[in-house]
Amino acid sequence: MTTARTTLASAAQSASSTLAAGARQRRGAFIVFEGLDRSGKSTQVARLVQQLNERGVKAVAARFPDRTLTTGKMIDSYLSQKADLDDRAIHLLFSANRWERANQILEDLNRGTTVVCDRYAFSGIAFSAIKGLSWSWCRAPDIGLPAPDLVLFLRISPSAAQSRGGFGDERYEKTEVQQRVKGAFKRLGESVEEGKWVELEADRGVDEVGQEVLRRVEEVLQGAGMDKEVGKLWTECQADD
Ligand code: Z5A
Ligand code: MG
Repeated sequence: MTTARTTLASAAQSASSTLAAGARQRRGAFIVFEGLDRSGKSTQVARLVQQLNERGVKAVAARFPDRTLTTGKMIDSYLSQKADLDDRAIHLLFSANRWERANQILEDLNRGTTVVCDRYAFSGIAFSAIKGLSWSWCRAPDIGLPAPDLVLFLRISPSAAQSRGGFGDERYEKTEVQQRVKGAFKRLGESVEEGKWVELEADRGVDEVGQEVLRRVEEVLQGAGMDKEVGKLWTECQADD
């Protein structure tokens, strides 16, 4: 544990102070959590941000949908079934919601702050593709967003997730939807660059999942990627349908 603290702290140190003249300052890592409803994303995001800050690694949380933003209020009405919207319109709103935050995320990363994000564009594709929209169409509005350095997919069966309190009244909180989304996430994971999509068994204790999360994130923070610019999402992808 002491070693982990020391190495993480030194990674943070180099992220927040400029290295020798000419060297690029190490940036923060963009970590995204994805997974089904109740898989424990929000729990792990909060835990990771706290643990990183305790270890001297500056970290902040982000979440999508961000219901505090202008687009987020319309999304909230849709999810809580107060408003109906065309499938394409809601897809574009979810993407616009990310674009509303994109500059802030980029600024944080470039300032050396790690951003830990609760859902991202992968949810956007998964939840729209199961409605029959094409993958290439779903992907298009998110092209060029900040690309995550690591996606941690919390794997859980819809039945195990449901046993954590049951579904609420939101639009997608149904076993049949969650099953289909699970299939869409599987396909998405296979399309992401090797090593950047990591599936973690989420049907374990919070601490056990959290330890593996911290280990994976530590690897990213210490890796060579933090010396490079933040990537752009999907720019390397070809339309595949
Ligand atoms: N959506 C979309 O369609 N398009 C998009 O582009 C985006 C999203 C970004 C709202 O998402 C919906 O928006 C979502 C996808 C769609 N619809 N669905 N499904 P959201 O993020 O606001 O809500 P959510 O992720 O679906 O649900 P959630 O309840 O926030 O799940 P969670 O964050 O994964 O779980 P949690 O809050 O951390 O934990 C749930 C409970 O389990 C809680 O009582 C915890 O204390 C407990 N828990 C957590 N971890 C454990 C472990 N390890 N063991 C036991 N119990 C645990
Ligand atoms: Mg959540």
